Amino acid sequence: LVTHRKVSAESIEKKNVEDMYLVPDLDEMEMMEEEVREARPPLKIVWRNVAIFSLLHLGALVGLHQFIFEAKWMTCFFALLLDVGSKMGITAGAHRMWAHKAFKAALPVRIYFMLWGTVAFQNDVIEWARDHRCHHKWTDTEADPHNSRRGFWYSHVGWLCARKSEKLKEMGRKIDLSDLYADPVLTFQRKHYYPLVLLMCFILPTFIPVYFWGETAFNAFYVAAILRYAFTLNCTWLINSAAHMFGYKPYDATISPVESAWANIQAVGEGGHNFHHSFPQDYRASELSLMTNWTRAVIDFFALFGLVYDRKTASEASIKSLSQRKGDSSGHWHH
Ligand code: ST9
Ligand code: ZN
Ligand code: ZN
Repeated sequence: LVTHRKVSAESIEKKNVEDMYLVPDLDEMEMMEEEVREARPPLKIVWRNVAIFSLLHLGALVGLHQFIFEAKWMTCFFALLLDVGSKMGITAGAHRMWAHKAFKAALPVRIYFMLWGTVAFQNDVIEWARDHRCHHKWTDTEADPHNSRRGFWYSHVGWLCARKSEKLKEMGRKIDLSDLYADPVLTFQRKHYYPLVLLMCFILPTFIPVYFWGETAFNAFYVAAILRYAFTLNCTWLINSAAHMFGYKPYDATISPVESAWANIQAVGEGGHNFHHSFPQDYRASELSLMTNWTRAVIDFFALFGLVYDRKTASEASIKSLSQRKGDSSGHWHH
């Protein structure tokens, strides 16, 4: 199902980005593939993480039961709100703005995305962006933290349950993070990450339903904290697993990321992953409809008030040219 055709040197020219360290490095990718052609280095499993993620998902089953049968509708609605809001913190903030520098934002908006991103508890933005920059620069190699050649489960959650390889750390040290360390919002988040996570991901989601609409603490915790968190995580992880495996490749058929309409819905606008890997600095991250690109809608909304600016887009001509040269002719996504 997964076709990893060799990436040709020519595809580098398509990258419409100004920060070279965000551009896939095809020579290094080829070199690393040579190294592991015989056998991939074995994984060192971190059982503590396996146990934590297992418990989280067992807790999510309890939460699912309470969501369906016991919790107040306000609590269920609140959990969905937290799901969408925290996804946006990741997609607009950690992903498009910080990892890719696809647009700039004023301080209040950066604080807003940082806090929502903390609700999602997916590591602090600096760590998230470092891994993500590695993912784009050395996609599907040993220096990609969630290398999809290691299979669905590895790229979905397995990579969070194993030690990172020496290769990844060695290559990752080359990634420039100075822009992120220069943002006080991010150094603040990193410094106080665990207390912030405790508050934003677990305590407030439990406290608010109890205090404001008399939900039981049990329901609030299992539905708005545990179930919601596990659900949001899996939606995010699907972009690393499923969206690197099953779908169309209208822009560049030589890479693993795909376009996926359902992923676009569950990942609030990040389903155009073939587009995104082809034009990583385009703030829209996809050409799929604005109806489902909620992240873009939020970014554009802030831009109306001048709170977001310098939104970068790939040119129509380069998009067309790339899909004609490299696309799989599933042109129905492409206008
Ligand atoms: C979570 C993250 O879920 C989810 C991210 C998803 C990403 C998706 C991206 C693709 C989608 C794009 C679109 C967005 C879609 C959004 C959709 C929304 C619906 N380079 O980590 P350590 C070095 S997190 C260079 O301990 P171990 C570095 O020196 C869930 N160096 O390594 C580091 O020290 P420091 C909650 C690197 O011991 C040192 O290594 N979080 C790099 O091998 C030690 O780092 C968890 O569950 C690098 N890339 O452990 C935590 N990386 O940091 C899970 C590391 O001080 N993680 N170094 O600089 C862990 O427990 C551990 O990291 C580990 C590895 C066990 C996985
Ligand atoms: Zn990807
Ligand atoms: Zn990206």
